[in-house]
Amino acid sequence: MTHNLFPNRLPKTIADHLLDTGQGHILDHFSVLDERQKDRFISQLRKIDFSLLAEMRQRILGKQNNPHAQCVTPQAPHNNTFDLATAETPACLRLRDPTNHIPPAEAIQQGDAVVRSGKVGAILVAGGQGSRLGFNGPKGLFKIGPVSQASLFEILCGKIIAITNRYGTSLPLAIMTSSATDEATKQYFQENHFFGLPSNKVFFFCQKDLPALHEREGTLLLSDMGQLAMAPDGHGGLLGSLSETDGLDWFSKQGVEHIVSFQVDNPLAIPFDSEFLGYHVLTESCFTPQVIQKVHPSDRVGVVVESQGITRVVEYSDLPEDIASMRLPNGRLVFHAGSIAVHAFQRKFLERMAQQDNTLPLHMAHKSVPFIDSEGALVSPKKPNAYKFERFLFDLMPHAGTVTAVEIDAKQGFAPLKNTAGASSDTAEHVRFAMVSHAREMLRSAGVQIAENIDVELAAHSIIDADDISRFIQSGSTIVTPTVIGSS
Ligand code: UD2
Repeated sequence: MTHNLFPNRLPKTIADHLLDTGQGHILDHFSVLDERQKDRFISQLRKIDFSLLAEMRQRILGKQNNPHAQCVTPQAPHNNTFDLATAETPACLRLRDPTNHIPPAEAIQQGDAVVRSGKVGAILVAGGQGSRLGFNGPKGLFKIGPVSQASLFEILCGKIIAITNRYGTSLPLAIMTSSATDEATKQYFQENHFFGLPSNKVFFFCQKDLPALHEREGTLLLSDMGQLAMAPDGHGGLLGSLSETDGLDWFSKQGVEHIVSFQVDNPLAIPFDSEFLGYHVLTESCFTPQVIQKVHPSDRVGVVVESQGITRVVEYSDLPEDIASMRLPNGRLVFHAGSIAVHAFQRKFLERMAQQDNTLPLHMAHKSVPFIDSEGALVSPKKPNAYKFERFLFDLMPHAGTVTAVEIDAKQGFAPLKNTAGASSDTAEHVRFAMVSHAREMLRSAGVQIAENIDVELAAHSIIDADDISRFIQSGSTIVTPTVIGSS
């Protein structure tokens, strides 16, 4: 198809850029768009970062010459010095472990103090599209409470309410959305009165999108005649978007010195555990990841590894199977520190990183991306036909002066909701089972009996740990019907 080189109102500079860089095909259908569609398309085209686009395209072309090329930008700091052959799992502190070089009681005292003084803030990472879950809408709206049917957002906000009530403090929360989840998420919070959080302590910011590119040509794709096929830029987009929206200043103005990030899909998360925060502060760690014992080589968690003095996360999809399966003489996996994406950061570390350009490398994912062909027909490929590009938050780790990994018990803090019903792991059924098991365990340790096969749940907004349980149910009681302990 021939192009009208200066279609109606399309700025010449953009048209020139597209034509010069071999992307002119996306204007194939421009002339048939109505005025509103043209406006929307032009505004999308204006946002293209052409130098980043060139880098992304180069990566695709480079990959064809070397199909085994690393999935991350080669010039990313420290990548060249990283070698899995010499890597090992760094020493981790473990929650409740008296052999830690810092006694747990000291860490708890420090963690309590830092929360009480209002120096802790949080970022809830909620921009993913949750495509594996097959849920129509932001994942945070998914009703996961085994008895209460509370949504992920309600449960996770409840954890902040419980902390602020216990410590008589505030804990500002920034929520990262994406173009796919932004509107519905904000509306949901409005409709539900922010689940009891003060609205001025909640800050929404939206991550950006990056274009998906054709798997061989590295060219842009249209998802509609007047729209580029785009995808969220990964949770690593958090850093740029938070700083561009003055979110880091927002935290700073409220006296926040430490920021914990956690993912929307883990209702068991314990991001504000005092002992965890205490280790973060006492070791002066810039980046403190929570890790769990990775048990099976196929567990879908990145692993924290250390090589030549640099600590980083290697994502599960980047860890070759033979290396993931290596075991120590005691039977543990060599790479057993599974990152569950609960991280504590020094705010100043994030500020430093935000000031540097292109800190985080781009990862490529080969995906099926529906597109409009040159005839204007929608094609829905059955096989991957394009690359999406993402940045990962944990790639900040190699830049951190001090990293302190803190191991938690997966049963107490990790039950991710990822997959649609019927999958072998991480479905709503698995998550509810984990939540009920955890609640039963906590209640039993508080001296409460529970009849067999009865679902119990701990209300996130009122119960942080076993200490809270006695306020709602007496030791020696027996629960015989499905119950939410701590609900008002
Ligand atoms: C993530 C981690 C993995 C492990 C696991 C624990 C990555 C790359 N891998 O794997 O190492 O910690 O979680 O559950 O993170 N999200 C956004 N914007 C995006 C993409 C994702 O906000 O552009 C959010 C998404 O809403 C979710 C989280 O990031 O809360 C993780 O995304 P995922 O479910 O795609 O990551 P997964 O399970 O492959």
